[in-house]
Amino acid sequence: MINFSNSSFVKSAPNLANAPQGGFPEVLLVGRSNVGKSSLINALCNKKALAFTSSKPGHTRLLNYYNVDDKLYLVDAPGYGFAKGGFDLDKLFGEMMEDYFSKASRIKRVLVLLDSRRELNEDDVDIINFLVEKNINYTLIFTKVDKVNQSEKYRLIKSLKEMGVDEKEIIFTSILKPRTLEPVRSVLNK
Ligand SMILES: Nc1nc2c(ncn2[C@@H]2O[C@H](COP(=O)(O)OP(=O)(O)OP(=O)(O)O)[C@@H](O)[C@H]2O)c(=O)[nH]1
Ligand SMILES: [Mg+2]
Repeated sequence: MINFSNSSFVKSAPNLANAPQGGFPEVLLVGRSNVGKSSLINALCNKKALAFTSSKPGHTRLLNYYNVDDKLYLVDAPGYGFAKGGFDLDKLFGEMMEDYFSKASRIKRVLVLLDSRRELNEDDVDIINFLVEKNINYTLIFTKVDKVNQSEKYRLIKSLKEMGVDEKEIIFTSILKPRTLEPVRSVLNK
């Protein structure tokens, strides 16, 4: 079992090629800017400011590697839909695909974060289709579920099922509701 509290920042890297050497399996977090990627890492690891969060979008500019209990790296990716940082999302996904299908792939799973309050945008849809088509292990994590009701959750599940997403791969989370983080921890433990 992973001890999530035993976590630390390792490094920021401009691309996957500059990942920490000799490392652990990687789980990459992607999602639009401000969706709550950095907040989720903090919440999972029981830390207030392991990953830097901000109410202003576009905060995370590089791939940030967090060592979780010497068992895996959580990788906080820059938010998409916010080009100001100049981060090339297509390049990241190109690299990711190369790495994923290489023999010694370090990327074991991609967590796609989606805001429970918003409709999926084109980037969200592109990324989900990409992962489904390429058969890459993924989990869809709706964030900020404290802001929506049950019928909105059903509507979101329905629209994803129509895209070929397996309902088992969908988790609703809120950093304000610690219980909702347990299913994410289980995925990471596996
Ligand atoms: N109510 C609520 N707010 C949340 C939740 N998760 C994150 N937030 C808020 O959403 C804002 C953005 O969170 P970040 O974690 O910085 O988002 P990010 O995806 O890392 O953003 P970028 O680094 O810009 O890509 C912050 O103000 C958080 O406090 C949640 O579960 N519920
Ligand atoms: Mg961030």
